[in-house]
Amino acid sequence: MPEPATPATPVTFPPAFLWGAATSAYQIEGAVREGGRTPSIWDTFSHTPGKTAGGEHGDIAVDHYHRYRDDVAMMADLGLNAYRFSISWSRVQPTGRGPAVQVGLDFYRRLVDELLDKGIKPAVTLYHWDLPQELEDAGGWPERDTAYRFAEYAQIVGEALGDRVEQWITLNEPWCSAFLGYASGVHAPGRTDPAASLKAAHHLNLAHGLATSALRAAMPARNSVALSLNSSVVRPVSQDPADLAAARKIDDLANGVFHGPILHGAYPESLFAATELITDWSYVEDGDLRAINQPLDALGLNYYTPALVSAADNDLSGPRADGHGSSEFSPWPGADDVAFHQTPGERTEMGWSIDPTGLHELIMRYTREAPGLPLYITENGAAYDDKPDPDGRVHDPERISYLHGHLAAVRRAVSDGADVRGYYLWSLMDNFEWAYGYEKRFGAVYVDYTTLERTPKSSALWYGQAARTGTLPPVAVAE
Ligand code: IFM
Repeated sequence: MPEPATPATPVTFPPAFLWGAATSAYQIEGAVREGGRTPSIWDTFSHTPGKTAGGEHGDIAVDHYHRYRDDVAMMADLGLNAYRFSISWSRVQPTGRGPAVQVGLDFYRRLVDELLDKGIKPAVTLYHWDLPQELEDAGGWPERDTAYRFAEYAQIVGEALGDRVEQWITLNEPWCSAFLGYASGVHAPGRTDPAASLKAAHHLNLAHGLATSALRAAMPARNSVALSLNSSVVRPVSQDPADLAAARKIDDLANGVFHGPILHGAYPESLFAATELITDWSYVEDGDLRAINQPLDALGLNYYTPALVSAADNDLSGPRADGHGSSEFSPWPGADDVAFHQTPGERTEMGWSIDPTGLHELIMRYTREAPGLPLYITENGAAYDDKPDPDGRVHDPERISYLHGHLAAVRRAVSDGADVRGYYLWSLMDNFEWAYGYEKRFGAVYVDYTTLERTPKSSALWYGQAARTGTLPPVAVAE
């Protein structure tokens, strides 16, 4: 059931609520050869023929590296009070090890100072998928040493920015790094090895735990450390025990594999059973689970669409619809007996169905799963085929409706007792959408890819009004 688009009573948020937008380094920065930066796995992958739509890459992206001042001013003009961005590891520690490059750190210091100067609260993500290529050459995430390298990098960035950034996120969507990167291969580094993907998942968990400890040692105690999970809302097509088991399996592979060790200090036993033909998990060493299970200050949830699954025998013969790009290799190791189905409802340009009830369900799940842990929606948004009108303005009523529905779902969860402290729209501006290149526009701000000119879409004006007033404007406003 969609959330009502025009509720009779105004939807108002608590005064301290953060109204932010999110981006990531490789998707917006460009300047890939400046300041001593070396290639990350996404530079290599996107320059490999056939890996991204139209062979597109982030060499220039939307040139945020050179335009960051204007971009911050634009956020301030819109009325946002928070901004989540990621640090390019290759810019700070080009080989993934050893001393930091000051030029790289200075870029992020200037960005943070600019944000603070404009009253915008920065939230730093340390890793949004762009592993330094040298670390991948040394084995990548399936290699245990990568977790130690990540902790060292976390310490460097924590020491450099911990005095001015309060909100920290270790990893963004480790599911994508592990399973799209090492199992289905639709993301960098493009490997298709199910056993390696599960090893990568464990080492990402370890990296998160070690980095959390490193950040705490390097920064003032007031700072908050979290991670952002793209936890799936997994729904079975029926209550048939086989479909329920299929949903349980995908829930383990999407969610339990991360929140099990991170929040509860253990992998689900059912995950071991589901993957026993692929891996024996012997790389989980004594002490790892303790290292991973660090107390957190908050949890970031990224949500776009729910998943609908059945046992393969119950396949409703719909097209494969797990929403994560096409590959002959599955991103779900050990789940060949599960079928994914198209979820009902209208779709965005990604083909993802629009269902704000999933966001409410997700928030309430983590409210139960991690009682007392503040939550942030660290990504939510939609891609549409936006185009400027002859007068140069960009009208995107579908995105306004999407945002309205999802923000209303967040507010409903708050009324139901959830401690949600902020929302970061994905994304501030159109950018490099990974394997889809520049074809999918998630931005609230339109970017002309020829001139790189930025034009706030009507959704940006609508969202800015919500941010300034703390109340959702009606969906028809801000044209
Ligand atoms: O663009 C991505 C982002 O980098 C991570 N979360 C999902 C977004 C939309 O696909």
